[in-house]
Amino acid sequence: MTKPILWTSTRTSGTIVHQMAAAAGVDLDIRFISLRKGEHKTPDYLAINPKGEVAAIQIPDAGVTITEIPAMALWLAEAAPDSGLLPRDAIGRAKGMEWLCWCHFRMANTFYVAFQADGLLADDAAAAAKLRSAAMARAGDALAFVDAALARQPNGTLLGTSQVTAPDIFASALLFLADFLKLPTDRFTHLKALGAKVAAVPAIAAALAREEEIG
Ligand SMILES: N[C@@H](CCC(=O)N[C@@H](CS)C(=O)NCC(=O)O)C(=O)O
Repeated sequence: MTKPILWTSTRTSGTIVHQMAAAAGVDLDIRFISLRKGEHKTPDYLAINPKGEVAAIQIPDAGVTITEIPAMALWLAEAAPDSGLLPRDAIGRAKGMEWLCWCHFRMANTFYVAFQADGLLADDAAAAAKLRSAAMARAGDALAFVDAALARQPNGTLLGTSQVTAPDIFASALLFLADFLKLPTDRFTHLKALGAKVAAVPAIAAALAREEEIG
């Protein structure tokens, strides 16, 4: 059997998948590529992932590559069914997927818009500033929504589990993106506590430390 390969890049959305893989304990060949050097646009990489993005999980034995964070999370959970990355029961798993899809959609239509406003409206600085500010406000609303959901759950996790699950990892990454955008996050106390809980999982801490090392 050839080990499945996680293609990723440090400090990108690939970090979310890297953390999920670590939390699940799935044995992957992890390969970091450099977006700065354009390694995601080489013919060899495009043959693996025609989207030219990270992350991607290549499964050589099946001749397939899985992309998109919720789909990769689901595959990881199936590959390590006892890991608790997602609940095993149908309702728990569906609720987990619901949160993953929600985080994924918010990341794209809110956080990424804030990051990309200047590029999207490169010829109109005032419009770009307006777009960025609107996206930042929506990002704040999204974090408030997660924070309120956490306040209602036992154990301070999105699914109420004692163990951190894939949605918790994704939600914590949104908090990290907010910090990167310099969006004030102090009021999201439940989400901050979740972020600390996620970062304290030894396998996740090790994955993050490895990314720091690589830079
Ligand atoms: N929808 C994708 C998003 C992937 C994505 O946006 N990846 C970024 C890194 S954060 C990327 O590879 N960007 C390179 C590019 O678009 O040129 C997912 O869920 O994985």
